[in-house]
Amino acid sequence: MNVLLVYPQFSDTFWSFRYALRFIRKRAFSPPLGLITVAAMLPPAWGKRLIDANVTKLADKDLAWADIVFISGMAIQRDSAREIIARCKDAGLTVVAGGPMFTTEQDAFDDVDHLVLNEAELTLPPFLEDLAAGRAKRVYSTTEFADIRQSPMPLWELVDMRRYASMIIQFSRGCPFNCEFCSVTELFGHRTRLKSADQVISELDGLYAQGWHGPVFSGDDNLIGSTRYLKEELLPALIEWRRGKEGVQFATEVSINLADDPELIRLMVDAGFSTVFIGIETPDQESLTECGKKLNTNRDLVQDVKRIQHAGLQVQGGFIVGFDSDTPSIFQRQIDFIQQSGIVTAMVGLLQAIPGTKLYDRLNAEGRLRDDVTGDNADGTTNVVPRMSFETLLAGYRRIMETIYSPRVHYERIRIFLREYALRKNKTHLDVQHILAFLRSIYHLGIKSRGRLQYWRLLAWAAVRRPKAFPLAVTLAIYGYHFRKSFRVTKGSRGASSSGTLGSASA
Ligand code: B12
Ligand code: SF4
Repeated sequence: MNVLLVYPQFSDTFWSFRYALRFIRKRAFSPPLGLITVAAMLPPAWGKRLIDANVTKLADKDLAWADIVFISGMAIQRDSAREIIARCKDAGLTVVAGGPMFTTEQDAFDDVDHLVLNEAELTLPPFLEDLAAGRAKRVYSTTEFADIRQSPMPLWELVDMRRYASMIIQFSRGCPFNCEFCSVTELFGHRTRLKSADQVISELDGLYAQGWHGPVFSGDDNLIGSTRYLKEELLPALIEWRRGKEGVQFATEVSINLADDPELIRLMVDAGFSTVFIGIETPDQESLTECGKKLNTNRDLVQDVKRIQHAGLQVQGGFIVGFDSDTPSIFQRQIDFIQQSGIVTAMVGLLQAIPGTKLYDRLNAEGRLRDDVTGDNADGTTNVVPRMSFETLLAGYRRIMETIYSPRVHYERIRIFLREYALRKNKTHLDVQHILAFLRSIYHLGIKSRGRLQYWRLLAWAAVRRPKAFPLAVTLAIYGYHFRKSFRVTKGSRGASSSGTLGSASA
């Protein structure tokens, strides 16, 4: 049996990093961890090939080779997934689908032969057994959560690592909190499930042996759900493992209460964490209460972020506008907050209601849902009928994006961040690709861009005031270039459909 594992294409989004990746000649941020984990659960005798449509084309000869296709994906990959499924069906292949999009939207894919939903650790074995016995059902799902200490080591050998900017592993799944808009707890539960330290180390050894010595993103929902385990097991093990391998740096997602635990931050920095993504959402107390993000209320969020930066971690932040409690003053307040906090990479989105969340159920009951959710919460669309007029919301949203990523404001924010940030002595080895990326930045940002003068000012400032952080300043400036470009593309392609639905939104 030959199985083709296919990962559909992402559209041009904030998180695709498409325009930034071109500077380092990479095709995608990271490989599809779900599919290579599923691959490791398949019978060893099966032939296996991975096609990540973000880095390589799905060719007819791949389809001709395959007996069966396994497809994964997030909602943002919906269009590409539909095309791929249609091609596979035309080629007469059996299609098996799983992963977050199929789990939350199972009714939307009639032509898929088998939906193996939720976590494959639980649903794949019964499917494989039934398939072998010739009695495979259409849907396999569960309400249980898997013990991820039993998850197999991903099949790294299926991945062409040269195409990616980062590798990806996963230390944990689940989050103890209960934010109304978030689909994480529906998909992965409230209890933080953790891999054992030994298991993580073997996965890292596997990656390292495969030749990867660079950045590693850990796809956790909230890594700090269990601080005792982190402090006593995982982080000491990572510190030990990383000796002599300083090129490997980690990034992950955490909640803001990390700021309350200096010892935890210190251990994370010692273990090689360089960046954390935090859901800040909004500086408005009422909106935070409304969405159930209690842990962010009654704190000085700017100071929290600065404490984490000061201890040596870069903070990326998620922000949302369009809560029921938001008034038109929220747009300027978000801009001010983002600027003061020095969060250089700020993902700002309109509130969207994802099927399966508490928000979706509430708005559905209130008759305030329209259209389908695009799956990209930073594309200026929403399926929510907001309390303020949709025109006001969209105009305010665009003002935030155009302000915070304008070269002047963005480069100033890089300076604000670098003044606070305690740069660790990580061995970031600068290779030819990095030097070429710098030269490309000179061309695109220092010559062609309308913010060229500000770019030169940033470079001069970094060279004199923060020379060790110079490469980071260039990297962050390149990210800003991507965010400007992808926002412009998004505005062009989706802006029309947003305004097309303005009437119903305002109704
Ligand atoms: C890492 C990650 C990313 C990376 C992407 C890496 C990559 N190359 O795919 C980055 C940071 C780029 C990213 C971005 C986004 N992400 Co993201 N991301 C994650 C995260 C944290 C981990 C994914 C992962 O690797 N998990 C580990 C693997 C092992 O798990 P898995 O993929 O789910 O696979 C398991 C099962 O789903 C199943 N399975 C998966 N595929 C298949 C296929 C078959 C055939 C079978 C049988 C089973 C199966 O078995 C696997 C083993 O249990 C998840 C949350 C999570 N805990 O999973 C969110 C998540 C996938 N992201 C999500 C979203 C919404 C986004 C964004 C749109 C923005 C945002 N708000 O976060 C962007 C869009 C991306 C883009 N390019 O535009 C949602 C998707 C929801 C949905 N219904 O589609 C998730 C689930 C988080 C959430 N909010 O609930 N993300
Ligand atoms: S803290 Fe983050 S991951 Fe946890 S429920 Fe809230 S938004 Fe979701």
